[in-house]
Amino acid sequence: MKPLGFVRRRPQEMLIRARSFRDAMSARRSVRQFSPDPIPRAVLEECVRAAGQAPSGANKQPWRFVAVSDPERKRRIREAAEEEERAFYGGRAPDSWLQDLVPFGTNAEKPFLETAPILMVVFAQKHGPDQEKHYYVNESVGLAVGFFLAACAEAGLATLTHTPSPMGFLASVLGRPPYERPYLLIPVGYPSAEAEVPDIHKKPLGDILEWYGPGEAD
Ligand code: IYR
Repeated sequence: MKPLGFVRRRPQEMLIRARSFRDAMSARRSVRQFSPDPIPRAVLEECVRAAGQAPSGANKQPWRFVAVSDPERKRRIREAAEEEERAFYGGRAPDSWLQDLVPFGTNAEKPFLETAPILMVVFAQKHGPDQEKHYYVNESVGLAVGFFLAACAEAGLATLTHTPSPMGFLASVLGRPPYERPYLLIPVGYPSAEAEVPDIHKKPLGDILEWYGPGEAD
């Protein structure tokens, strides 16, 4: 063990920082139209480092971030993803699900899988390469992805959390080991000049926070 080294801030400063982070997260939007412009590799690496700081079960860090910039691999990913999506939109998804997607204007076409300069494919490791036990894998990888999305937004990079389903083809296209399961595909880049987003709204605090017991005074 070693000393924590925690910085305790004044409530006023805490509030300013909390609001500033909230503002940054409010400005973040899932982007589906990307510019082909390349992104600085050093920035992306810092964002993955940030992801790697997430807490995980027994600190096993059961994630792997695979950055795909190779046009041929991106093309194969798009091809396989669109095949799955055509089945999804063409009947596999129940009508109620397709109705829920109408406001987002999504369909089986996924040009962003080739346009975005980077496809960050996140894998969850069921166990380590030497059968080392991993714990709370889904929770841990979800936390790392959250850190990654926040870091990208803060750095000025656009992202999309994309889940072609099923995603098994990602493991084969990228030749990943059997203990890794595709978790999420995240195109990363800049929005195209024409990028549009649906006019959606987030639930107000009263709908997402319940308080049991007295709040602390400031
Ligand atoms: N994977 C499909 C469908 C889709 C599902 C949900 I839930 C979304 O929030 C968005 C899309 C697609 O990417 O089109």
